[in-house]
Amino acid sequence: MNNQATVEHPVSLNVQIKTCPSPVWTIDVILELFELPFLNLLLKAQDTLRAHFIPNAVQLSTLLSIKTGNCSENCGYCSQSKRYQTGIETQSLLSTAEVLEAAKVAKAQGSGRFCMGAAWRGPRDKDISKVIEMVRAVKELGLETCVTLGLLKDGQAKQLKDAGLDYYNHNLDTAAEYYSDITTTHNYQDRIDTLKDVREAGLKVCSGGIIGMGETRKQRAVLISQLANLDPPPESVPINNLIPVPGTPLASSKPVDIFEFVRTIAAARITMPCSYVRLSAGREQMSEAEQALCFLAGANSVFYGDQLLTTSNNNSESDQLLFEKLGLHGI
Ligand code: SAM
Ligand code: DTB
Ligand code: SF4
Repeated sequence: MNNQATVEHPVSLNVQIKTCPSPVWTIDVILELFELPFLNLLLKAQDTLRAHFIPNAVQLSTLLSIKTGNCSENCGYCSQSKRYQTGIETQSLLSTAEVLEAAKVAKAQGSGRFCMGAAWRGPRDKDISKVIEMVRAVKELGLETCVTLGLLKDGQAKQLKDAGLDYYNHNLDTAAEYYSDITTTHNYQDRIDTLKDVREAGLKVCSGGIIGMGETRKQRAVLISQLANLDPPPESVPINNLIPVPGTPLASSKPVDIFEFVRTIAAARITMPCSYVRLSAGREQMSEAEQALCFLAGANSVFYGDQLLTTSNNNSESDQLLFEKLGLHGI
């Protein structure tokens, strides 16, 4: 995987064009990245991207909430916790037919990956059987598959792998030291343990975090170091900008300065050179120029399609227009 490879197709992102280094990333070194002059940081990040990926190609992932709301957990940012009055419409597990319908639309719109999210602390065994059926059906369409179901119990990751699942999304979300300010119904180690199970089952890992939950810059650097020092680092790294949902404890969080958000994307790109860095939730609230800065800082993936889980996303027409203006192409 780490060998020099030749590029055969100009839009393929799945070809590494340079050996992937994996040094240990200390918090101090990551903080030094954050402290670089903005333009130096962006240049370094874009150089890193171009050493490992085909420029201007953006991986497109479409999300579907397969089970919405009524979650037992108390994650302070989340509209789906049953502890907060957020006014969302709850929905029990969708049928495979409903999921397949949405996946067909995603494929027709040009998405390469279909990500199914469930508002669970973790799935029960009978839930896993139903999700497996969905994964099989979506995979048959020729899409990559990803699920995010919460904490996994022994053997569940392996069952998903055997069904043909490609990616498991499970975010560390913030620095370990700040996690208990955000959630108290499970802990950081629980999340690390699930990531370990996922990796050991041979699944690709999708793990990132949320920026703008009141964390310090140092805590952002700690999150990036935690992700970059996973061995190997996650193949996919979603960087979410907090969507402050009314009714949640974080509803009135102060938005993070856009340049600080872009710096975080750049730090993720530089420290995880061979990973897809996804400009994730919160993109709809950004101007076109702000999104372009994120791409310059090395983001090479987005959520594509009008809906995230319970909140809206940029519509695909406006994304296509933006991609045209910037000379980007979706894969
Ligand atoms: N229940 C599972 C879990 O917690 O892992 C999967 C679903 S959960 C909604 C998936 C991820 O969405 C969270 O880890 C968080 O990073 C992101 N997320 C949820 N609400 C968000 C919000 N309001 N703003 C930004 N990101 C959010
Ligand atoms: C991720 O990092 N972001 C996505 C996905 N993984 C599951 C979810 C974003 C959710 C935004 C809030 C909502 O729509 O409820
Ligand atoms: Fe539940 Fe996941 Fe939301 Fe936490 S982030 S409340 S576990 S759906």
